[in-house]
Amino acid sequence: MKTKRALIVFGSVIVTLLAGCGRGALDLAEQQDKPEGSPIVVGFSQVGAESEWRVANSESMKSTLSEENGYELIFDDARNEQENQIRAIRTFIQQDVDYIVFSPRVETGWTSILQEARDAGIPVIVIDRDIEVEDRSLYTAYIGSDFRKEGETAVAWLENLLQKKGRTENPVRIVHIQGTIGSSAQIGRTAALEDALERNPNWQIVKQELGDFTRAKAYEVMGAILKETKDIDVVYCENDGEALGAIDAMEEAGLSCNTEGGVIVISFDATKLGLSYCLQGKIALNVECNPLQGPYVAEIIQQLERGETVEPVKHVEETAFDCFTITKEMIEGRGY
Ligand code: GYE
Repeated sequence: MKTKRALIVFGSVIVTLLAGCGRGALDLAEQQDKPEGSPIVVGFSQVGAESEWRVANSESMKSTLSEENGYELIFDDARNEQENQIRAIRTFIQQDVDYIVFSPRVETGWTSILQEARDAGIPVIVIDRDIEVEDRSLYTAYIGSDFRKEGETAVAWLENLLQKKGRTENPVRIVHIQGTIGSSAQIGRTAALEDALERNPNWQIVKQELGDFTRAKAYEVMGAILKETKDIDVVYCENDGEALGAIDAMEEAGLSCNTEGGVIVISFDATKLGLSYCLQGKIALNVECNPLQGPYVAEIIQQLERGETVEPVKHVEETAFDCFTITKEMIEGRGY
């Protein structure tokens, strides 16, 4: 609360000096009423619960920003609607929380609500997916993944595999199942595939469909694709849920998923469930996307509380797992 208190005190002085009205003095009195040692109030707008990744992300926030750790977390699930997120953030502002954290559904459309948060002197931390605003100072920090890099890891691995198999000339027929359109995770992972398509003229997109980051949607779209064609070499899914849904549909249609003549499935997230498919060889490559962001958020809040400057962008550490090198032990040791 120190940051906000400092901001409000500073704001109060300005307002009192310039306008001569009582609002500044009132703010100061209100702030002084807050007893020392009272919890840090954080409003968190979570985009939804569409995937295992998301559930782990929510869990990480809840367990880190807990009462025992000195926080009061107001958690709001936006059910995958940006409007709900904007409404939740506005409510947090009205509740005068100390910090606002949100995981944006898509990158655009946040300027006005962030302006409102700034006017109220509430620092905003964006997690998971990033946002696109002209004025970068509208939010204090971003913690999340480098989605473009994740995509590049995936396509470089695929290029390497296909090269080893001598598949540099014959067409490589790819189905692309995308995540929520306009989200950073989709934008980065899609961009990397598009770049790879440009430099590999034999790669062809058979179909590009929306999977919304859910198993159910990917199952549905993959099922429809398979009615048109089964001549597929690769399925590039933008998360584990989609990969699992696509695999369900392919197996039902009699296709097998593996790197030995079957369909090569690429996925992102590397949840325990996704990795168990990797261990069975059904997912060929699973690029890690780390949802355990609660501790990073807490660290930023603590730095702000101490009045320190924070890193504006923090990308979490990530790796990748393939079906050739993954072991049971690697899966067991994971937190999600
Ligand atoms: O990959 C997917 C989720 O934004 C990184 O959203 C996140 C993505 C994640 O639903 O599983």
